Amino acid sequence: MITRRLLLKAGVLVGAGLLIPWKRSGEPVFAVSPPAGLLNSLSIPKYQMPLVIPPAMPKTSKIGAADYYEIAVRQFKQQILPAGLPMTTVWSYGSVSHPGTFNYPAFTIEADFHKPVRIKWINDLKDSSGNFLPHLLPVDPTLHWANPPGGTTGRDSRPTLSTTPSPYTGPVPIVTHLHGGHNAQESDGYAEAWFLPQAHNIPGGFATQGTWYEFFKNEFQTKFGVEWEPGTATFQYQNDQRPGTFWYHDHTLGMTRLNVYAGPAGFYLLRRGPGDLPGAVLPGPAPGVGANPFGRFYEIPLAIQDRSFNSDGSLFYPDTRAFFDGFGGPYIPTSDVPPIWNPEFFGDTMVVNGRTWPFLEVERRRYRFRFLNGCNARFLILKVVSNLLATRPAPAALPFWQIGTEGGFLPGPVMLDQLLMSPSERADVIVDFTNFSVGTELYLINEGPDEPFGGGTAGTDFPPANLQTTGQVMKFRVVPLASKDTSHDPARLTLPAFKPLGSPSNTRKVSLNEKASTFSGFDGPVEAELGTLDGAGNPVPRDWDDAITENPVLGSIEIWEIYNFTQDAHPIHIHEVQFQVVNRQPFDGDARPPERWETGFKDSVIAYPEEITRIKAMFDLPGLYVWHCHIVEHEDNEMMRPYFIGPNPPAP
Ligand SMILES: [Cu+2]
Repeated sequence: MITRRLLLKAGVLVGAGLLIPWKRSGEPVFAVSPPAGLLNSLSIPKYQMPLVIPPAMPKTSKIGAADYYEIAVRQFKQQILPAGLPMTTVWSYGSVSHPGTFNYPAFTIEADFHKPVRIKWINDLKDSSGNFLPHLLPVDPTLHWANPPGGTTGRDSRPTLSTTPSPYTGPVPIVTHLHGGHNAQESDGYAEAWFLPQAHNIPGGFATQGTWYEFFKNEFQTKFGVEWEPGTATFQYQNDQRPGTFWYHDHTLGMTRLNVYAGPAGFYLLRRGPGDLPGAVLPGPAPGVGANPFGRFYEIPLAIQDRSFNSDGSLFYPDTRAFFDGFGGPYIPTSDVPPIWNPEFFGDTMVVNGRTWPFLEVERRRYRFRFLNGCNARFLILKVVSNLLATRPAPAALPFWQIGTEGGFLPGPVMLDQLLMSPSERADVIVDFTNFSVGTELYLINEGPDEPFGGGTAGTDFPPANLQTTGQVMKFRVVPLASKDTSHDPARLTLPAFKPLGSPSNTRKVSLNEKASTFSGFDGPVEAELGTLDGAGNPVPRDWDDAITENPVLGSIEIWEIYNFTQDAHPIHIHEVQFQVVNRQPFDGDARPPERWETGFKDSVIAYPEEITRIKAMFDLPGLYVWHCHIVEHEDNEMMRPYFIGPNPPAP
């Protein structure tokens, strides 16, 4: 049987002159017909610039027991490509009381166990005259999206259009989600709780806030006595959860892929409490407030993202569906194919902490790296090698000792040759450079595919990423030890006690689905959908606006059986909870236990094609949340569903 995924690949390989978003291994990603203006990623010199280690975000003040921040999203230029190449206009977060803190990726929020963090999030996407700034990237206004031009009756909808529109160029909605946070509903960054900047020139009739903004604004005021000002939303994070590696990023309905690709994202590290280790056990410190971003730090967060650039330094993101599979229309009203949205996007450069292919001088000692796959759609398979161009799969030069995942420490350290990371997953890892001589050069490489991931091994089941570009990530250069390494041997490390969840009171079946075009003669995907199953075990795909079907009892523990009816793996993220992976079972086979590195608490899990992925979670905060695929192109086009914890879910 030729699956649709194979058909898609076949489609892009046979059409002469098609724009090909991915290619066979060993060839440049855009070999056939690169879009006009695209910077050839092969021409970008690698390992030219030192890694930026984002310092801690400075607090604005203290409010009672809470650390208080005022953090805006702004537009600015940054040197992402090596010096000598143009700067790139990006968006990111920074502290409004510390203008030097605006950086992509954002500075790290350092949080303490049981000490609340309150943040006023400000949409400052305005120019110096106070007028709104349009999006840097092509917004497809035909999706079910925030849709500010729809006004209060048409916002958060899929607009009815009679002709194919151009990209939306109006004011940009944002709403920030703390990914991994045990957030109360009003502070979770619900996709329909977005808000526009308070700009002078918002067109008449536009909705300035999402459908749920006012409801959560009132709830926050009731709880904390603070009123949200226009163009802002204040959220409070209680930090009443195990310490872990979280991150904050935009979550606006139907625009997350573009808002996050433009830059706004940062780490949020929760520390201390019984779920953490004493300070001296693990390599550290991490940079504090005001730290030199090129200083000597032994705990370093690494946000890995794929991006593409135009020759003028600007970010490239496709502005037509034709980029994905050559389908150049007809679009509206003749077909059901969105004219601008791409089902996935794979950039042709690798960016770590906001710089393409950086290098890091590492001493002969241990380091703690907190990896984040911050890509839109790309699954990463990371490995440290000494021979950069070795045939993939390449031999690992050193092991990763993984000690944690999204929700904190694993029950025990796990030694791994490679890290498989889907978009949004985190890996807390110790790497030991002690036994390498000064001057040794090592490379972090990526063996994941330049195309959707379906499981398997590089070189056998899929071509590994391009050896010259996306197959390389960053370089380590070994330098002398500057001070004694007092951190503990990861092989003998005792991690904090791990308390698994209790017995479930309910099991529910949910589904992952792809929707094919109904346009005659075209078989490409037009959206991805979550859903349920019927009594016969067949998928029942559901859209964002359908009535809530996932409605756990407050305080209950549930098993979710995630049936993946598509041909690709999807990273499934559930808000509010940190869950355990129970097992995975092929539709026609036996269950297997979670991977060794999946035995802790997680908020995102890879659901493989034609398998049931079982997770167990405790739903202990009431209210309205979402679960979704973290391939953000999918999330933006229906692969997200609201869910509700507790009695009386809202009707659509
Ligand atoms: Cu997906």
